[in-house]
Amino acid sequence: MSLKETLRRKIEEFRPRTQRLLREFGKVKIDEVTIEQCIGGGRDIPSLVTDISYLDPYDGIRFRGKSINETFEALPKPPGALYPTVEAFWYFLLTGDVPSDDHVEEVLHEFRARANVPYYVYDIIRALPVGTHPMVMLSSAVLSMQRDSKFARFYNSGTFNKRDAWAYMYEDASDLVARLPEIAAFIYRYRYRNCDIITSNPELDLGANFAHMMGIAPPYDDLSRMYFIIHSDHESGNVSAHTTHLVASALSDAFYAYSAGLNGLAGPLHGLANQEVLRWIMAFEKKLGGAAPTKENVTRALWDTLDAGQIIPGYGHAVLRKTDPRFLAQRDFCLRIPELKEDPLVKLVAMLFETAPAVLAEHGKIRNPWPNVDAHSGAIQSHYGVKEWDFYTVLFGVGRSIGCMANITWDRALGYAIERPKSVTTSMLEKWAANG
Ligand code: AMX
Repeated sequence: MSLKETLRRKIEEFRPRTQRLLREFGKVKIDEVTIEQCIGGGRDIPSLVTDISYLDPYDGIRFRGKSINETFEALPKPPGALYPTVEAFWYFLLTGDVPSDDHVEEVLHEFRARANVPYYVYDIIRALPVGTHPMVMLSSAVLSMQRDSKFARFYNSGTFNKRDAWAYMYEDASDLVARLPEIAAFIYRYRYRNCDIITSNPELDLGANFAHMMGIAPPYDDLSRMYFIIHSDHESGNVSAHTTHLVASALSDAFYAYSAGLNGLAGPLHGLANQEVLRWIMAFEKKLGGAAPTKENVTRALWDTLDAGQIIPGYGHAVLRKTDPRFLAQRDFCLRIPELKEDPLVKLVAMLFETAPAVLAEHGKIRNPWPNVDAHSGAIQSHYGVKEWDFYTVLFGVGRSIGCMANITWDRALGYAIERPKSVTTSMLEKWAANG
């Protein structure tokens, strides 16, 4: 059975659960909202539903119930590889089932057929002014593909109905995930390698093909698989996933929705933090002027940053209350590869991991002084020659598409409503405050 047919069966089986909850238990109270939550970015208000992943403050992310390590363990891997293919992960995120080798082969074929990037996408990237941030290039490229959206065509066909909408969303979602690696590699080679574009090799899986198009030798293929999987999803309340879900809830198609999600990912408090981490590290190394980093001078640099009223990028999290398992997965990757383990930047990341949590805890403001996913990625990319840090969020964007696209496919399958939380005024909050 094809992935789409398996998904159709799963959706038919699942729908009654959501319908029953709405019909029989719609008025059951699950939480209360405080003034602090209202002003403080809706922190911890349970008002979104997703079955793709769940973020526990202490255990970290679980994809379809599996931790990162369990996911790596369970899914099929290409011969000789340490990490599963993105294709296997896509099947798993969409269906909740661990795919067989045959299932993975089928997704590989499907992605090959979908990976053709329309010519106009490259025209649009080339038309952007010199100095345009790579995230603008990525977001514009994604938005431009709206022209060929199958969901939008279905909507305009006069036969649109909510029951079948997911199937067209699935089509666009799969097209988008399959095309993004080529678009991202194009942006990289166009912007930083004198337009020396490497054409795709359709024989390779998504991660290996991305490494090939970037022009970087193994183990960058395995790094890409691991990187895209760990960045895919972090339940649906984070800015990129939530924006994608919100925009799609208006029945905007996957291209409109993900372009918007990418614009949120480009914020320094969210996905741009990975570039900011490397910028911080480079500035620190420059300040050292060739001297070796020590715990003492790292501690001083951290305090200098905090005393200047700035944040330490890559540390803290809105939900997590311990070291991000995605940080640890990247650390594991480094420990498995001897030359990477000895890389000076990787060692500096390790020293920051030893030093920064205590400094941040003493500083006393942050709720979670531990590193997040962005604290590690730049040092690894830099080791493999991707030193242009303003490209790092593009990599995040390729990975994040996997979760966002799986989510909006299920959003349409379960008929989630257009999102519309209620606003209140400051005077109303003051009135509630006065009434205790
Ligand atoms: N360095 C210094 N101060 C920090 C800090 C950090 N890394 N993280 C939080 N703080 C400060 C906040 O600015 C806030 O100060 P304020 O009361 O003066 O405004 C205070 O600590 C409380 O913040 P919080 O409740 O702990 O965090 P939050 O939920 O509001 O925000 C996050 C979470 C991630 C935005 C924040 O920790 C941060 O800015 N971290 C650095 C940027 C970063 O790494 N972002 C990537 C997150 C992962 C991702 O989305 N990719």
